[in-house]
Amino acid sequence: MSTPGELVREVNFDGIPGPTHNYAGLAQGNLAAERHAQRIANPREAALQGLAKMRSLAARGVPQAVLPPHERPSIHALRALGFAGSDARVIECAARDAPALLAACSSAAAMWAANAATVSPSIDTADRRVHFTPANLAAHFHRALEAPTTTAVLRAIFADERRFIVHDPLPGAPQLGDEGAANHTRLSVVADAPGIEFFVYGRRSYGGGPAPSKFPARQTHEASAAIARRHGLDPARAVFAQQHPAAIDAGVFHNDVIAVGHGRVLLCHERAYIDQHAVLAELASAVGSLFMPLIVRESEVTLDEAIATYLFNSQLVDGADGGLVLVAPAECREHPRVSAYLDSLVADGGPITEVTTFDLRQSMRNGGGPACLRLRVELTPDERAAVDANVLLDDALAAALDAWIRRHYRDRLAAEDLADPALLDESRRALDELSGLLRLGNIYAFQQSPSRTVRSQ
Ligand code: SUG
Repeated sequence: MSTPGELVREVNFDGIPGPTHNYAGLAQGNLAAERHAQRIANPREAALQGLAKMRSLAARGVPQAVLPPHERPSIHALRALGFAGSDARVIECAARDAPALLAACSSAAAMWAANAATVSPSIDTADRRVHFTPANLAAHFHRALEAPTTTAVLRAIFADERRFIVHDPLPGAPQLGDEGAANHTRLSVVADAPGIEFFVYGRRSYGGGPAPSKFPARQTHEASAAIARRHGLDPARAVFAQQHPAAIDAGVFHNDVIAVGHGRVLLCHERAYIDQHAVLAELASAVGSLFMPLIVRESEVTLDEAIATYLFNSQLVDGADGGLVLVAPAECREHPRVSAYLDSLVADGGPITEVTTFDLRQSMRNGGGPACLRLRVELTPDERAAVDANVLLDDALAAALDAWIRRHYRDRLAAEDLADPALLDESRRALDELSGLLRLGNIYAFQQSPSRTVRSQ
């Protein structure tokens, strides 16, 4: 239990892109992923780009931590689909008979940690523990595979049950589709007082109502409401809004493609929500008079431009000068109108005093920008100290991860490479070493079987 008065501080847990990072075109309604399907990926570059962002933010004093990749290809999932024999035979048969399923079971999508879970800090919850609900990611098979490992990883990191509770994911049914923190934003004016938790959903599963017609609405109202209940939030401090169906149909598959919030600031596009005026009014009354919405007009940046550059998939972090830093994708500076908007945002004298960009192209091509790569966990100093795993990034861990990536990752992965059983061995060797480095214990299925199948080099 946290003691009143201890300041919560946001720690960014970034997902490390895994050794099987590839472009399989698996995500419906995610325009970047659809566009880059079957391109050749560079897993090593993906992991190094993510690490460079983490190092840079840590050097600014922004608390930074890591989440490990999942075991891929998932032999467990392939066996459940009826492929049998040795692990190599399972991969060979899947590659021959069902290459799309092999690609789904090989996806490194767990790197997008904003979809790992929804997190409520202890100051917001009835039992004063930090609550985590791992996302069921029910909208896509390749992502639904993540839920059990995410749950195990979070339970390994946040093991102290007096301070943390990692719930089971919600049942993995379409009616309860949940995509985690990508659709959840916590706003607060004072660090040591309860905040406002803002839940954004794409559709209601029961009772009808507006819904997109072209692309799936992945987050359901029912899931968001269940999370607010199980986390023990004060109903007066939970605000719900529905994404505009036209935005989803234009490619906004998560709220974090159209909005980012931090502290008292919410930066969003004017076409983000149904009945946006009412949503902003409700937030203003819940957060208080210091709430500061920054609304980007269609005349400044169109919805399509925002989706193409991932402007809103930026992080907002505390800067050294007391202002906020917008951590944006490099693509934003390559687009004249979006770049001009960023200049005006800083020149305005508002809360955002700096814009910094990162080249995250390997992830971006699959629809994952800076904000997708991180899960925000707000912790008191005492809660941070209760994390025994070696996941908080310091110079030593960053250097070890850098060397680990260079030692284990390929620099080229094409669709046909997923059929290579050596990729499984390489990936397991890498993850076995990583789980030791991060002091996570035997979190992976391959580490738990009596005949461990990690072959040393
Ligand atoms: O679920 N892409 C992911 C990107 C997730 C981005 N996350 C946030 N916006 N928070 C998705 O659409 C593509 C994988 C492929 O096609 O190979 C993919 O799953």
